[in-house]
Amino acid sequence: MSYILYGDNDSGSFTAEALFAELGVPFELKTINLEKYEQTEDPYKEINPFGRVPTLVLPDGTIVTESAAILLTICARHPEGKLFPDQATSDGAWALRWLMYISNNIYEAVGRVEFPNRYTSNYYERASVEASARSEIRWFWILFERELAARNLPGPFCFGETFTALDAYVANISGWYNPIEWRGPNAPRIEALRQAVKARPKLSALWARHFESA
Ligand SMILES: N[C@@H](CCC(=O)N[C@@H](CS)C(=O)NCC(=O)O)C(=O)O
Repeated sequence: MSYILYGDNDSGSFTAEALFAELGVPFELKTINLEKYEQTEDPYKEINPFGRVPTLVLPDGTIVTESAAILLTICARHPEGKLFPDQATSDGAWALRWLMYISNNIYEAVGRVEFPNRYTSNYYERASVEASARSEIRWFWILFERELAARNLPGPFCFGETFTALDAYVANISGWYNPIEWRGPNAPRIEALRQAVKARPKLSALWARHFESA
């Protein structure tokens, strides 16, 4: 049995798919159609009771949810790919910090944009819940952009010319609710990172399927 990944296009499953593509590790992709709310249906909720994608099932049947945990699991199980810096090093601590920052804050806020009804029982407050989440997402990215600028590495990736799983994660999530018109002037390093991830030979077709197909 190989890995099974539950996901959908234009979702957080891009990162895991990208890591498997970079590593050349086979996996079975099972689509959970978010537009049809398949994530809320019983067969899938037996696997992930939280009702979100992505979910990774390891070859021994162990279930891993939460995109940051999935990313770290794949990297740890395939150390030959060197896709995440050794967590005992300063680079590893930095990567872990910003991985969790994006997961805990930005991905969380994306959920508030998409499902404001989960955060208020008052119909008339939904628009303000969504608006504040959108503005938080941008502010959170600006803080990350500032961090990249302060490190002043040559780029295009977080660790200069070395691609890591964190780059796939940043590229995955930074496109949501931040059109290029905003990213270009406000987050140029993040935008350059996105373009470099998109241009990677093993990722360009995957990128097109996730983010450029209707
Ligand atoms: N904390 C989760 C969040 C996952 C998440 O919100 N995924 C979205 C797709 S990108 C989803 O499943 N949305 C459907 C829903 O919330 O019902 C993670 O990091 O994996």
